Amino acid sequence: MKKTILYLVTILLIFSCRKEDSETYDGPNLNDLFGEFSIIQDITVNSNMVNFQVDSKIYFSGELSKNTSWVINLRGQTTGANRKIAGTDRIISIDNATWDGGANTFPGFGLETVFVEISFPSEDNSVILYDTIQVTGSKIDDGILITSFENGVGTKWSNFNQTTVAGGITCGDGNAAKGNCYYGFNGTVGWDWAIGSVMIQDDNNDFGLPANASNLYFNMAFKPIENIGAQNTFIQFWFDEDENGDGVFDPATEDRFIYEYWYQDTGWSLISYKYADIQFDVDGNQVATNGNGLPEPGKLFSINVFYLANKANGNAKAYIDHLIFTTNKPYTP
Ligand SMILES: [Ca+2]
Ligand SMILES: [Ca+2]
Ligand SMILES: [Ca+2]
Repeated sequence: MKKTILYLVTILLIFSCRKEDSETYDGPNLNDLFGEFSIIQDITVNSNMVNFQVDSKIYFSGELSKNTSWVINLRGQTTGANRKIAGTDRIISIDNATWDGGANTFPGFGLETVFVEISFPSEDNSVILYDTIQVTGSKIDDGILITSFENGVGTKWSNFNQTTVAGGITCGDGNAAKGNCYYGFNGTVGWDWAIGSVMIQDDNNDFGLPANASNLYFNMAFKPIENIGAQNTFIQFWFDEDENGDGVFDPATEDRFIYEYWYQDTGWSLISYKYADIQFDVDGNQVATNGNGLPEPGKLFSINVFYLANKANGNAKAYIDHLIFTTNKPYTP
C-alpha cells in the first residue's frame, strides 16, 4: 500500500473465493454481476514524479475483484487542467491506464502538482483513492509551434487595438491555456465590431511549415469571456502568403485567406481546421483572393488573429493562446 493513498471508506472483503469460480463460466460473468467489490492489489502509479520530456508516459496498475467501471481523474493544482482515464477491466495496467501528460482539452498541464482521484462509480459506498503526481517536465508538443506567447512579442509582429481597448500579452495569472502566458483583449467599442488584433510573423520570415496543405492543421486556443453568445463574437484569421518569396506580403497580388470562427462556448476551446480548407467559405465555395488561390503553408508569411464582438453588447473580452500546426490530426492539449 502506498502511503500517499488514503482510504475514505474501508471495504471488507466478504466473499473471497468467488473470483476463481466465476472464471469458469461461459457467458455473463456472475462475479461481475453479484460478486463483492474489493481491491485485490493496490492501485498505484509507476512514478509519482515525472518529466514527460524524458518519460513519454506513466501508468497505473492494480487489480480489482471484478470487472467494474473505474475512473482516474487527474487535475492540475495550478492550471486546473483535467484528464480523465476510465475503464471497466478488472486488471488496471499499462494497457488501459496510461497518461502521456496531456489534458482532455485546454487548459493543458504545467509544471505542477497533479491531484489524482480514483473512484468506482458503479460500486455503492466504495473507496475513493487519492494520490499526487509531480510534473517536472511538460509533454513535448507534437507539431510546429507558432507561438504560445511565452517569449513576448516577436520583432516582426504588429498589433491593433481600438482606443478603448487593452490588448496584449499577460503572464503569470494562471489564466493561460498552455504555459504561463496568453494574449488578451478587453474593452468597450460602442461604434465598431472590431476590438483588436495581433499579426504574428516569424523573425526570419519562415515558420518552417511543410508544403502539403491537405494534412496540415492549424490550431489555436480561444476563450470568449465577455460579450458572448451566438452571433455576438468571432475570430477572423488572416493567412497571408508571400508567394513570390521576396520577403514582403503584397495584398494586391498575393493570397490573403480570411477564415472566420464564430463563438461556440465559454471556456477555452480548441479551434482546429485544415490549412487546405481555408480556401473555402462556410458554404464550401472557393473564396476570392489576389494570388494563385492555392493554400500554400510553405509560403505562409503572417497570421493575423482579429477579435470582433457585437458593438451593441458593451464590454468585450477574450483570450487567445497556443497557435500550433499539427500533421494528420488536430492538436491535443
Ligand atoms: Ca501560452
Ligand atoms: Ca511577396
Ligand atoms: Ca497561395
